[in-house]
Amino acid sequence: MATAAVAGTGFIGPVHVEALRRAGVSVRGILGASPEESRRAADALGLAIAYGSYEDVLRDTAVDSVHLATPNKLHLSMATAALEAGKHVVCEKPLAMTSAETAQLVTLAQRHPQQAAAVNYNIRFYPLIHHARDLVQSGEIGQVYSVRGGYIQDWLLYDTDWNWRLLPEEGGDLRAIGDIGTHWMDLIHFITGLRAEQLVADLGILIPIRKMPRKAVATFKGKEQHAEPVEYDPVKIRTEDWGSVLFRYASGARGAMSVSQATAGRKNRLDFEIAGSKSTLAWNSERPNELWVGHRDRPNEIVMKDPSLMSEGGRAIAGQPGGHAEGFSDTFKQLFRTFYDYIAAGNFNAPRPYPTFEDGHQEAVLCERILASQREGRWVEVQS
Ligand code: SOE
Repeated sequence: MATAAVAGTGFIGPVHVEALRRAGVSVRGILGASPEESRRAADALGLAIAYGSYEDVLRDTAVDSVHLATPNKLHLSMATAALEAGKHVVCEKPLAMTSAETAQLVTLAQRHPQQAAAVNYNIRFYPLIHHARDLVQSGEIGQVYSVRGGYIQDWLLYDTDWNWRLLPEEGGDLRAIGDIGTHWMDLIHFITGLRAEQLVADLGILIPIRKMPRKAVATFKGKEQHAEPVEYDPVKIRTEDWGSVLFRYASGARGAMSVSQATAGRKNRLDFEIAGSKSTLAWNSERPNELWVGHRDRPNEIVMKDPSLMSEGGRAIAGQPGGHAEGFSDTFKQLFRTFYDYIAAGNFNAPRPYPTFEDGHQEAVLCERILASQREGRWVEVQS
C-alpha cells in the first residue's frame, strides 16, 4: 500500500490523516503553515514527521502521494509541483481558483498517466449515493425529469463569523456556490450523468459588512468562540452568502439548486430530490443512511443503508452492516480506499473510479458561468 503525506492542518487536514489510516494507508507526516504548526499537528496526530516545507514533502522518496488540504489559492502550485515530482495527488475542492487554472491541471494530469489525481468530492462516497446512482443508471426511476435541492449551513450566520473563504483572494470569487454548491452539482452529475447546457443565477450577500477577528479562526470554529472577547476590524464582503441557480440540462431535464451559509439550524445539509418518469429519489446528508424512494401508485419507501439491501456499487463502499450508521469521515475513508486500490491495481488505463481533475475543472467552469449569469442578469450557456 502507498504511503501518503498531508499538507494542511486546519479543519480538513486531520480528517484526511484519520481516514487514510482507517483505509490502511500509512501517513508519514504533515505540513502546516509554519514549522511550529507542522510540529503541533504531527504531535497531536501521532505522526512521525513534521515537515519544514513543501519542498521537503516532495523530496521525501518514501512518500508516494500528497493530500492537499490547504487554502484554495495554493492548490494550483502545490498540485502542479506534486505531479511534477512524481507523486499521486488528492486535492481538496475546489481544484483551483479559475477554470484556466483547472484546465492547466487537467492537461498536466494527462501528461502523467501513471499517476492518480483526484479531487475530494467526498459526498459521492456515502453508500446510498452509489446505490442511488445505480438505481438511476439502471433505469429504475425512469427518465430523469427534474432535480432540485441544495446545500445549506449556518456557520457564517453572524457578522462576527469569520473564515478565509470570505475573501475572494483566498477562496475564489464565489463562496457559497464554490464551497458547497459545487458538491451538489458534482453529486447530481455523478448520480444522473446530467450536464447543464444553460443556467441562470441569483446570488446574494446577506451580511454586507463582517467583523474580522484580529486572530485567525479555523473553519467552523467561530461558532464555538462567541463567548470569548475578541477584537475585530470591519470588512466589506464581496462573496455571496446565498445563491439560487436554475439549470437546463441537455436531455431537457430541469434543475434548481439553492445554497446558503447563513440559515440558522441547518448545520451542514446537502439535499436532493431526483424526479424520474417512474419514481423519485430523495436524500439529505444529515440523515445519510436513509434514501427515500417516492412512487405514485404504491406506498413510498425508505431504503436503509444496509449492504444486503443495496446495489453492488453501494455494497462495495459500505463499511458496516445495516443499522450501524456511517457518516462524513467514512466517505473520506471510502474515497481514499477506492483511490489507493486503483493505484495498487497498477492499470492506469482502467476508468478512474474517483472524482478526477476533469470533474474539478467541470465545477470551475460551472462556477464561472454562474458568476457571469449573476453579473449579466441573464441565462448563459455552459461549455466545458
Ligand atoms: C465549509 O463550508 C466546508 O468545510 C466545506 O468546505 C466542505 O466541502 C463541506 O464538506 C463542509 O463545509
